Amino acid sequence: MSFEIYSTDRIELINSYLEDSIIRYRHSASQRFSLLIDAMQYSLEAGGKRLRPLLLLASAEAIGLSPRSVLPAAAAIEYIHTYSLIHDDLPALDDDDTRRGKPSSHRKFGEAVAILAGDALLTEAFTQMTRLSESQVYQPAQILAALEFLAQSSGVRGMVGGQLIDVTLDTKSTSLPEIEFIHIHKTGAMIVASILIPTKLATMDAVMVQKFKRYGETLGLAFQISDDILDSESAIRYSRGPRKKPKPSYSDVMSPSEMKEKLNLLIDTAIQSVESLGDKSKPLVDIANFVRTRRS
Ligand code: GRG
Repeated sequence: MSFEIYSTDRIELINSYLEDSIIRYRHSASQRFSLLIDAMQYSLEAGGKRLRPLLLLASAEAIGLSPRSVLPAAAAIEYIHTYSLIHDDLPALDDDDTRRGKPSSHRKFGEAVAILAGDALLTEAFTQMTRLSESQVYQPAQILAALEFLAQSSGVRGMVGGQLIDVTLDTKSTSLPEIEFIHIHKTGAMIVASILIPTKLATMDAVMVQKFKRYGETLGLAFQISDDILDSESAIRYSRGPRKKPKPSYSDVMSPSEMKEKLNLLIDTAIQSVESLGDKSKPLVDIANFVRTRRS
């Protein structure tokens, strides 16, 4: 199956699950909460690439799990990603008026509702994780391990911790290890989580889990370098928020050709980590190649 057919099909599955999840809230919550659900839906359906849920499905399929059975975890990852973007755009952080070419959540709904929409998405991500039990495929202990890993990757030891270092960094001390530390936590941890959550739901050989981890870690850094390459080409690196300084970027410490060389090396390593799986790893290989060449 070509990557285009694979990704179109799986993204349709993900989108339809996400749309249904919103319909469920509309049916089960009081009408008085509609504004909150509107704001959650606005950002969830604003046209993201769905990279993380797609990676989660591809990882699940590479280890023999059905894509439908892991959709609640894929939705949880996208909920957390979406909350992080809503909060990152707020005046207290990046103060961005737009996201994906549309008004950012706080520009559309006001700051208070945007903060609450982010809070609700984060909290409801864990409700989504509990829905992994609905397929009756996974044991409670496996679901708990997946849930704990998601919390760990998005919290103090992962994305939020990375964001703290990002917003408090003194630009004078920017160095490659410091930039990588930020990116491993802020961006990389959620990409590693997308790859490793399925391994928590399966009985897997430890050596194979290490290979998946390596794929996630190298792809996470590669994704950030590709983001920094795109940003440096479009020259929109300044945060308007209180930080009032450029965001830490690989372009602070590397030339464009060094960044491209590092991107290729990381993608090659990611691909090598999973190629022993043969055909089953094709979607993971294709996603890595997409990150290598992406333009948005
Ligand atoms: C506010 C707690 C908190 C965390 C924010 C991830 C993050 C931490 C902020 C996002 C800032 C940013 C632009 C980081 C660069 C890499 C990145 C995560 C880009 C956005 O991800 P994509 O390209 O987004 O997958 P789409 O729009 O496709 O969903």
